[in-house]
Amino acid sequence: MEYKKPLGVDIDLETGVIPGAQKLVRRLSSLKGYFLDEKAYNELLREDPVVYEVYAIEQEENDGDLNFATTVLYPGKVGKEFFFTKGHSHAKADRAEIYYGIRGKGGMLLQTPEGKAEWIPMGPGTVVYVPPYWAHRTVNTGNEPFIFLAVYPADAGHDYGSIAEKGFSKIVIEENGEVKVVNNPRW
Ligand code: M6P
Ligand code: ZN
Repeated sequence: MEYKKPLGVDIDLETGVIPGAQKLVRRLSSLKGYFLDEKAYNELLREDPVVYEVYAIEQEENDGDLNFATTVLYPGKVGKEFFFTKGHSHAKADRAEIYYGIRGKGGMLLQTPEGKAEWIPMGPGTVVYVPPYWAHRTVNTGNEPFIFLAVYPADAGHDYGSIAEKGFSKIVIEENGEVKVVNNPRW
């Protein structure tokens, strides 16, 4: 039997960087069609800000193994809608996931395949259990980077399809200085 080598890494709790991880950068231009306010989207596109970065340590897609990643989701809005991650369900849809809040303020939108959505607020220390079959997206509702760790099965995979097409049945907006989770008018 060949055993893999164990690994210990220190996450930088200020920046979310995991030393030695694969870095993925998602700018606003990679989120075309995701936000409701197209005019606000096109205006902000001139700057094309970084919306989030992911630092991932991933294994081959073997059943039983685990991946982990931090996400640094920057503060910002497109119109009234707060910056968010694309959101996905798992290619192997019955795979679950755990998130752990490190820094900043935000939350997670989760949704069943039938479109029932739930909102879980998150801050430093919050653990979120994403059950099998629930699509998930994180949202930064604060004014500093929202940073969290995710741990997920190595064979889970990402399925962006249905969220890219339809989004979530709820959206997270700022109205009169308040964070509101409301029904998506386009749903
Ligand atoms: C978390 C994990 C990753 C995911 C990332 C960004 O770190 O769930 O698997 O890739 O968030 O989310 P998305 O892939 O939806 O853009
Ligand atoms: Zn996931």
